[in-house]
Amino acid sequence: MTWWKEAIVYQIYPRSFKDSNDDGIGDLPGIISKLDYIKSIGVDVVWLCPIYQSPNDDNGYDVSDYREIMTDFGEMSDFDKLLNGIHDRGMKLIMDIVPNHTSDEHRWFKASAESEDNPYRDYYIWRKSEDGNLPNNWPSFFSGNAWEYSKETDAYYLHLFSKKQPDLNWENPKVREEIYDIMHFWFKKGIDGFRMDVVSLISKKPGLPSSKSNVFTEIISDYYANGPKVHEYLKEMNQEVLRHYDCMTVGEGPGITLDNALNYVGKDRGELNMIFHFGHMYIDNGPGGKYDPIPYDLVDMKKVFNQWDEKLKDKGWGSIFLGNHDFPRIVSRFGNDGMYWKKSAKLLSTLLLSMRGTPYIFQGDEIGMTNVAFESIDDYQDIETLNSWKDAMEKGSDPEKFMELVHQQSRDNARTPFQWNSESNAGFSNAKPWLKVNDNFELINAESQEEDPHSVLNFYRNMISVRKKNPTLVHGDYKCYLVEDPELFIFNRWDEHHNYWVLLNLSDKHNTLSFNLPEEMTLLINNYEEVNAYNELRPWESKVYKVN
Ligand code: TEU
Ligand code: CA
Repeated sequence: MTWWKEAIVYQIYPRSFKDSNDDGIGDLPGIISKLDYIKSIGVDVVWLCPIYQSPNDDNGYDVSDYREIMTDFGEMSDFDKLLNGIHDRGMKLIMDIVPNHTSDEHRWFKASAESEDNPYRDYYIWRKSEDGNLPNNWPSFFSGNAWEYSKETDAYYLHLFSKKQPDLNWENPKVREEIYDIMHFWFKKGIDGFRMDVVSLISKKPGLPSSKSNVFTEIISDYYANGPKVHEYLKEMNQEVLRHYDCMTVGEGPGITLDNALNYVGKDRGELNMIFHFGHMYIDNGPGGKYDPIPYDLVDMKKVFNQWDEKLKDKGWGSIFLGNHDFPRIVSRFGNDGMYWKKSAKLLSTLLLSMRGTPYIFQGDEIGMTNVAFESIDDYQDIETLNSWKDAMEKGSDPEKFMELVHQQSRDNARTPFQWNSESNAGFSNAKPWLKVNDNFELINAESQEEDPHSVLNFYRNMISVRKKNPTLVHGDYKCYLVEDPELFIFNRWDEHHNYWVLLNLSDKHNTLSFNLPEEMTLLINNYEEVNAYNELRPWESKVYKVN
């Protein structure tokens, strides 16, 4: 079944969504208390970021027990209630599985580190040092190198992320069986699918040779991702697990490009339904990565969307997202979160919900939450941010300048507590939240937007209903016009029965469309209240027309 094509997904970062017991940490009962709100947005599927037992070095992406609920988040009975609550409301739940690595506190890793001859040794990737050198020159995603020394056996283990996230050895069939068993465990509880964390990295370059490049994105694609066995493993996972359930799967895919995407999501491949690629997410990264940013260019962005649509049409299916828990807030990154905050948040909602592919809305984007700028590095919690800071300071970077980069790029931008109302801590918790609330919560919060028919929140609801009532916006063909225009994003969606035009002005300027559209068109949704001529586009204006 392909219900996941029509679905709209809402991503929850549980730590930051809603705290129910006043310890300052979001939790499962908190999510349960907001299910009516989630349903009211009009979404179909909830994607929960990891909720398994974890020491939280990377907020749950370091799992120490895949069959237990994180103590901070509640108990298994809370999970069962949550799942029922989601199903009772006609929605579905997908979980976030972390198959590439575990926590170093997982019992497999503890055993693995103990001795060379224990049965868990080969669950992870161990190498001896030669001449006191590291096994190779691979860098970690979170600064520093990707090897950690372990004195028990005088050897190094590989960790592409933090040193508390050792990489599993997928070459070992026992490891694969363990992961498949865990997936069965959750499917038997009744969940509806998985988002698979960095699943493109489960097969590394054979022999783990040192990299010849210094550019991190090149290292990912040449050494870490798309290894020779990744498709064998995914096909096996499909045979052993996925094909037994009516489920949805989306693989997170660093290193997945236009050239290899169909190997993962091609209709006849028997692997995954969808992947997340990062074509548009790394668009403002310079050669030194995210802390070496270059100005983002709408023309490049449109080309990414166009090429991916072209690649996947008829052969696969895309996922449409503009942000998540790892990236800055979409209205701060692709919109104008100052003078045109409301207009640009609505425009981005229109973009997200009128493309071909399954749209993913990240919590808080539906109320236009923005980036945050904490004064002190001590207010940041994210391991990626903190390690990058440490690294930059050791290399002698100017703290003030680097702080500006942190403000722009930190993953914590997306992780500040959800802004529910204008009361203390934005209604997220009665205790001091684990991460500071954004100061703008009195201005931007769900409660005030609930009552306002012109709010960002109500615009998302309207735009979702436009998509639902006009399935051509889901399945229809797509063509972008004025590809080289640096401010306008104009596209046509059609099938044999219906025809739509989506007109977006991603700039602070007035623009006039330079070509004619059909005379008889009905305006379905507009982020300005006063109607104008179709070819006039005010700053950050977005309009969807249906040809009569
Ligand atoms: O992210 C993988 C990934 O590619 C990110 O590290 C991304 O490049 C980075 O965050 C950009 O700054 C996944 C999860 O989404 C992330 O939260 C985890 O930290 C990571 O895997 C490790 O599990
Ligand atoms: Ca709590």
